[in-house]
Amino acid sequence: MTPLIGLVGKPSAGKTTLLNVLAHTNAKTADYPFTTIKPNVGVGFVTTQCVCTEFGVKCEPRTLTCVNGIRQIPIRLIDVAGLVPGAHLGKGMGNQFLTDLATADALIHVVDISGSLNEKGEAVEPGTYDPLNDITWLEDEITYWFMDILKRGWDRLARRVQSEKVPIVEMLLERFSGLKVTKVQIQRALARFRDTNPDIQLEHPKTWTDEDIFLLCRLIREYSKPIVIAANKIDRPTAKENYERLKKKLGDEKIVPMSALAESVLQQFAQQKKIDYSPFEGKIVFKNENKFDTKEKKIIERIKSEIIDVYGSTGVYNILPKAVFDVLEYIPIYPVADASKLTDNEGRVLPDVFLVPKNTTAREFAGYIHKDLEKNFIHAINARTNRRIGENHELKANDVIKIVSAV
Ligand SMILES: Nc1nc2c(ncn2[C@@H]2O[C@H](COP(=O)(O)OP(=O)(O)OP(=O)(O)O)[C@@H](O)[C@H]2O)c(=O)[nH]1
Ligand SMILES: [Mg+2]
Repeated sequence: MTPLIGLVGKPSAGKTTLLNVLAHTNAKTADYPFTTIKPNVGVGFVTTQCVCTEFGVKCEPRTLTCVNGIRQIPIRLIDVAGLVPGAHLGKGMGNQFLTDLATADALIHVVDISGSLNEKGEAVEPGTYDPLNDITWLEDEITYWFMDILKRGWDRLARRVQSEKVPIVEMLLERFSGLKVTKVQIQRALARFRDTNPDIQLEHPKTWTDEDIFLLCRLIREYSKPIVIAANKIDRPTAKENYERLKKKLGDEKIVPMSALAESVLQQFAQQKKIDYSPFEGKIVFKNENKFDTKEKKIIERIKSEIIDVYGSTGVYNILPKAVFDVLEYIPIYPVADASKLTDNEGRVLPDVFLVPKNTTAREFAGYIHKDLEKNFIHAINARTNRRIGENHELKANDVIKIVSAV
């Protein structure tokens, strides 16, 4: 139950640089398009106030750490090849590689907010390309990926709905089963599809135009793979104006300003013990002034005055919380095997935190731990109150839950 987040964007936008700083990986980055061909993966994290403080226990996380009650929760990341307009027609690397994102819960669209690359990721006069374009065509390309999947065997699918009376929801659910699309997401998409398109004959897909199918795919994509914009390369002179304009247009909740490169530089200096760097407080302390040449010192001073003092940090650590907590609206739940000791079967205290969608029921949560627990679910116990809870009870953020099952 570790969320998976995909990094997408045109070539050279900075996807791999972002992965490297978030997951401490060392994948190749370079200033020419299509540096990445095979996907790179890594594990980043979001933090939460751990319940260990409230319960007065010392937790023993199975993965990552909990320091002073601030607990890190792992997030899987996948960085793929760059997309270009017309990818669904085979341009660039095409869109087949998007299959690697099939099980992603959300996407981060890494944009060159400085407008220094055209839509193919080739360098242009800084500030001359409008990054807003990228948002439109890239989202369309992702939609085309959904559409390609839906249109495979379309006649047969449409016939099943019309002649065999297979409900449209079921047909779509089956078709998109590989893309981690839920029934609720399809129902929501269909409701909006009908609202925008009142004359559509839902039970007669053969009458739908390609435009209708595209719209439906766009809606399913919006619900099942929500996108957050990483406004990268904020360090460049032409970036700020674009960022302010896009923020106004898209809303603050959808876009995060950042410089993956600045973060990467600071991490390197910290590793060389030249600076003490506290990324969350945006604090840089020079450790040994003699170790620096003037050029290095200038770089750090620029990062400090032009990025950290303006935006509070390099921004990279704001993107995963935005995706996980604001957009996906996931809540942390702690599974335990012993509700009074708060341990697993091996006596580890609060070993795991799961991030699950809000409104997850006790039984659904059991399924996230193990499918057998869901199947043989009897009841759950809320460790905070020691009360039994039934299968349909919706869990709340920070619940500590024991599942009681028949096996
Ligand atoms: N100025 C600046 N340059 C950056 C930033 N992030 C990445 N870059 C540079 O942009 C270039 C491309 O970065 P990559 O991380 O390889 O980009 P990518 O999106 O993975 O590119 P492909 O793998 O080709 O699709 C490299 O030269 C990076 O150093 C940033 O925040 N600011
Ligand atoms: Mg790359």
